[in-house]
Parts: sequence; structure tokens; C-alpha cells
Amino acid sequence: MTNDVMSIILGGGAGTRLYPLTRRRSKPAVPLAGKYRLVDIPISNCLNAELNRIFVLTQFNSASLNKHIKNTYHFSNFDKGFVDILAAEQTPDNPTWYQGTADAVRQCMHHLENFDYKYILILSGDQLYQMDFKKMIQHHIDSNAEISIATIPVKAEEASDFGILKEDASGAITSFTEKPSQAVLPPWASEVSEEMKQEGRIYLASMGIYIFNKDVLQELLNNQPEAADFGKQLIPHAIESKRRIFSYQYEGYWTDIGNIHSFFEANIRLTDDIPPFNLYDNANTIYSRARMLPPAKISGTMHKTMIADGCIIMADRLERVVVGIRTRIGKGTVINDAYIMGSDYYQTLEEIEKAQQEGRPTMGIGENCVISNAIIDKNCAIGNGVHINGGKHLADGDFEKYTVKDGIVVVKKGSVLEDGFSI
Ligand code: ADQ
Ligand code: ADP
Repeated sequence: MTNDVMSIILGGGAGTRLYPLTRRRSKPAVPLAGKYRLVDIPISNCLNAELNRIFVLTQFNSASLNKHIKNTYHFSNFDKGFVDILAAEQTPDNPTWYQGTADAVRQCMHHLENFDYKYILILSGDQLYQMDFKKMIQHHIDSNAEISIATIPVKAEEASDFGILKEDASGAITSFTEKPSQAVLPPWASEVSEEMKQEGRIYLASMGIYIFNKDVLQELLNNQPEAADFGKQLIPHAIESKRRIFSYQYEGYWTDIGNIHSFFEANIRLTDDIPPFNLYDNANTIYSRARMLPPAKISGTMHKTMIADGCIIMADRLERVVVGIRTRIGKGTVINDAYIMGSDYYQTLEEIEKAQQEGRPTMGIGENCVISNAIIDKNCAIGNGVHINGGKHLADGDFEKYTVKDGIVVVKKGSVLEDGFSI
């Protein structure tokens, strides 16, 4: 069964929602949870379901994405697996970038021509979840569907962010509306399990995870050349034209991490005692690059803090912090509610000494800093006595070295914040 499936990961459009994390890298390459990258989540879900023919569609290519994919996902010659990046390309016939999710798939279909497959699994690149795609594929086959959409019950206040649908008793989808306003919502409520009802999750949302029969997708893409998006045009059109479309209901943890606020929350929640997203799971490995880093070395008081390999921490106190690979943190520093992404390399002792003599901050976080509600992108050098006090009191804004979005301060990759810098 899994040999009949090709997987496509939608790696992101213009990337404005995760700016400034996507300023110099494509969205799939954004670092997650201290040692992973966003794209590792959908790829790992595929590999755990024995789906190993994977294309990652991205609007622009980046060195970090290429390197990460090339160095992480190796397959033997016998299992014929691959993870390939397809970046939007200008060709004589097509001078434009991907116009949307359906257009991205349309433009890439010719890369799939030489493969033998029956089904295409289409996934978003910016969601955090662990789902067994084998069950969804089996459900697709058992219900004799042409298209399957993974769905999850959501509350009214979240419903306007999603495609909302209704199904009949057999699970066949009868109607769909993309991101309905709160005003038109009530008639879209569905019958859900008692548990979901009690949580107020009575609207069935599309998770943006689709299985298409190969010929059906090809027909839909060809017959509607102007359909740019799955949610806005292609799926509504497929329902109108009475295709056999089934809902595959999922009730586990699933969250969108496509904007700074949700990305920040998802990372910080990993520090919960029992986080909803389980990284510590024998059956569902989250794959990432094996980096051969030394163990982390730590002094200070740590509460609910996740520390990646290769860190050197001498802080005073860290609480609800995700500390990424190779991070150095100096004495007396206090950090809470923050995601420090870490560094791509270590500075040598000579480099550190020279910087100190010249009064320049070294890579990592200096001494006696106070940091909260912040994301520090990779390779930043934060001096001594720096104060970053994120929170709702800060207005949104984009500055040379940092951006504020929803009260979260995002220090841009490679920024140098001088001693005493204060936000
Ligand atoms: P959204 O997430 O708002 O809604 P969209 O912005 O189209 O939909 O993104 C879907 C995925 O495709 C994301 O991973 C995004 O990064 C990626 N993507 C967007 N444009 C792209 C492009 N031009 N090239 C490559 N990748 C691109 C969708 C559905 C809703 C559903 C939600 C669930 O439309 O119906 O409820 O997903 O999150
Ligand atoms: P990750 O660990 O996030 O997967 P990499 O291991 O790819 O990232 O990052 C290491 C990168 O940093 C390599 O490309 C390496 O060439 C680069 N690098 C190593 N030392 C230095 C340095 N002194 N200055 C700038 N870049 C460096």
C-alpha cells in the first residue's frame, strides 16, 4: 500500500507570516525545538508510515534547507526512497512563482511522471503533529474515495482560520467553506463525539492534509487551470462536481505553527511536564540531522527547560526555555519563556578572547542578561547586561536587529546586541 503513495510537502509561500525567521532561509528550514527544522515534522510522519518518496515544494531555495535535507535523509539503493526539494523555477512557459498551494503542485506534477504511484499525499509544512498516515491511506482505500481530507474538530473561535466542512453519516463530505467569518458560522456545526462536544469543538476543520487519487488530481488541476489554492478553489470545485470526497477524522494533538505567535507557543509548550507533542516516543521518531555534538554542560537553576546538544550554560536561572544546539549562556543571566535557537558553529577560544579584548559580544548570550518572551535566532551575539523584555506592552514593529510581533521579540539571525542593549 505505502509503495503506491507519493508525498508532497508544501514548504511555504512568500513566508511573510514567519518573518523575520524566514528572512534568509526558506520556511521548511526554520529551526524547531532546539535541534530540528520545521520540515522534519512532516518528513518524519511520512517515514514513520513507511512513505519514503517525498518532494518538498518551496518558494525559494536556501543553503540551510539543501544542506539539512542532503545531510539528514539518506536512503539505500534498495528502498528507492528520497527526499527532494523542488523550488519554484522560472521556465520559458512559466515565468511566475507558485501562485498558491494547488499551483505549486500543478507546476511540479511533471517531476512525478516517471514514478509508479496511485495516490498523492499532500501535507502542509508548518504543522506540529504526529499522525499515522497509514491509517488515513487505509481509510481512503476502504471508503473508495477519490479524495480524502484529514479533519479535526475545532472551537468556534478558531473556525475562521480554517476550511470548515460538513459530512454525511458515511463520512462523505457534502459541503466546504474556506475560512468562514464568525457571522456565517453557526449552520456549519457538525455531529462530533461527546468528548469533543464537551470541549466545544463542534466545527470540523480541514487540516490541509489531503490524499488524491493520481488521475483525479491531474484532472482537477488541468480542468481548472485558474485554481491557485486547494482551500479556496480546488476543493470547493471538487465538491461541486460531486467527487467522492471523504473526511478522515483525527482527534490527537495538531497545531499550526505558521505564524510567530503559534510557533513560539508550540516551542514553549514542549517544556511542559507532559507536552501534547511527544518528542520522547519510541514508535514515532522525529528525525533530524545527526551532528556528533558533545553533551551539554550546565550550571544554574533550570526549570522546565529543554537543552539541546553541545550547549555551555553558566546561567543563574532558566524557566520555560528551549535552548538550541551549541548555545553559550554567561553567568548571572536569567531567562524565561524564550526560544534560543543556538549556533551553527563554535567560536574558537582565540576568537572569543579577541572579541573580549576589543569589547565585542561573543556568540551566544552574555553575563547578567534578563530575557523574556523572546525568540533569539541562530548565531546571535548578545552582550553583557542586555535586557529583552517582551510582552503585550510592546507594539509590533520591525527594526534593524529585531522584530516585535504579538508581544514576542524576535532577534534576527546573526544580530549583535551590544552590552547594555535594552528592548
Ligand atoms: P492555510 O494554512 O491558510 O489553510 P495556505 O496558506 O494555502 O493555507 O498554506 C498551506 C500550506 O502550504 C502551508 O504549509 C504553506 O506554507 C504552504 N504554501 C502556501 N503557499 C505556497 C506556495 N505558493 N508554494 C508552496 N507552499 C505553499 C490551509 C487550507 C485550510 C485548512 C488549513 C489547515 O486551505 O482549508 O483548514 O490549511 O491548516
Ligand atoms: P546545523 O548544525 O544547524 O545543521 P550546520 O552544521 O550546517 O548547521 O552549520 C554549520 C555551518 O556553519 C557549516 O556550513 C559551517 O561551514 C559553518 N561554519 C562553521 N564555522 C564557521 C565560522 N567560523 N564562521 C562561519 N560559518 C561557520
